[in-house]
Amino acid sequence: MFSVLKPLPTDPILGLMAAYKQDTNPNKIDLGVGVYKDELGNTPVLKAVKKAEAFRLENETSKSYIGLAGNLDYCQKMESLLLGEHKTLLANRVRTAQAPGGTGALRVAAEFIMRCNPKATVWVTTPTWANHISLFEAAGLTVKEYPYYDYENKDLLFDEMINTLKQVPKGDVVLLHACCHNPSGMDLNEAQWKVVAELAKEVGFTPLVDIAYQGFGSSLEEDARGLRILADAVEELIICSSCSKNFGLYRERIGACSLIAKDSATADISNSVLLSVVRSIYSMPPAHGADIVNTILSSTELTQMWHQELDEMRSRINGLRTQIKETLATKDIAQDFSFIERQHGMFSFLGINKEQITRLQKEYGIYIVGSSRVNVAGVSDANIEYFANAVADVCKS
Ligand code: PLP
Ligand code: TYF
Repeated sequence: MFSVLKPLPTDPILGLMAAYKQDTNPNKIDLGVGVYKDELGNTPVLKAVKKAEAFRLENETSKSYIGLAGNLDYCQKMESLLLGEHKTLLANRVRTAQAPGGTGALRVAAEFIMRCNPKATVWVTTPTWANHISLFEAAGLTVKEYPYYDYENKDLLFDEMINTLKQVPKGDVVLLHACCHNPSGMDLNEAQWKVVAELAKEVGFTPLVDIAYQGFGSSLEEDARGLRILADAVEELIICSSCSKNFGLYRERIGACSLIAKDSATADISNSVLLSVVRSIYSMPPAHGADIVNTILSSTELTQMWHQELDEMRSRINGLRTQIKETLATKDIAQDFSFIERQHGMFSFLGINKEQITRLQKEYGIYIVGSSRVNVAGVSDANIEYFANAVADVCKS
């Protein structure tokens, strides 16, 4: 049976991670995979997480199954983190299932959409996280793209985006990145979110918000603003969240899929379908990550500690954006890199070509994604000059 199979390429971003590990260049820099790094290039376990894990080790009383929705306290805490004290929560319109990472949440959402409308098209930004496309297609859905990033002006193609979304058939799904757009770093502002929210209501598409970087852009609250603006306006919304980045829990695989329905009764019915989807894929989610997040969010002390650590990560990223812009400006390069400072989260496109990207890797050991996406968190005081000189060198014609 297996002999019919043809080999498939690995995920290019994860492949880059492996290539970096094998590179013996002592100056090598990993600006590939979207993992936060500190000044020393490490991705340490957060102190709040360590404390919560110690607590769990002492206090866990059973390894028996948890339910299909996972840890219900965790689910409720996630709803508050995402929506604050939103009217949809007060009206009991929200249901959440814990999921194995943001990716697991997206796959659950995809299967849920299939149960609602197998003919639905999922509309994604051009460009988007490559996994979005393969994940929805793997679930049997059609994926189409809408204009988003303006490569030329390093801005949003907002008018083009709206013009396309106006033509989306009722019953389709439009995926929006809540903040820290992956891969461009270009986010909608408040006024633009309001336009999209009104359009969703008018046109009748269902927004699906992917929020994988809450707290990495401006603040926990600000980064959820667009999501809440949508929730103010529409009857139905799907939210796929991830605790990989903001809690640094990448390998624990913890996220959530939340549904907002038009009323509480519809929310119950939707939830029964959501849980049926979960059962058909992995039955129940793993317990560890949810317990850590719930323990942190249940304790004032640990929440404070987490906020501080999250603030530190965000400040470092934003500081680096300014530093990268300023350091590149001191080099003899024709291109203007000031856009890096205006973008949010870990990613920006440098806007250099394939040949220049290959030279960065081969000649300097600087690993960036083939689209020219860089993870700014991989830059540090120790390597910023080396990085800027390398970019200047490959940009020389
Ligand atoms: N959505 C976006 C936009 C992402 O960048 C990522 C990547 O990390 C995810 C979802 C999935 O995150 P997780 O590692 O929690 O599956
Ligand atoms: O875009 C990134 O780098 C992150 C991490 O298959 C990631 O979202 C990349 C690829 C992948 C899973 C996670």
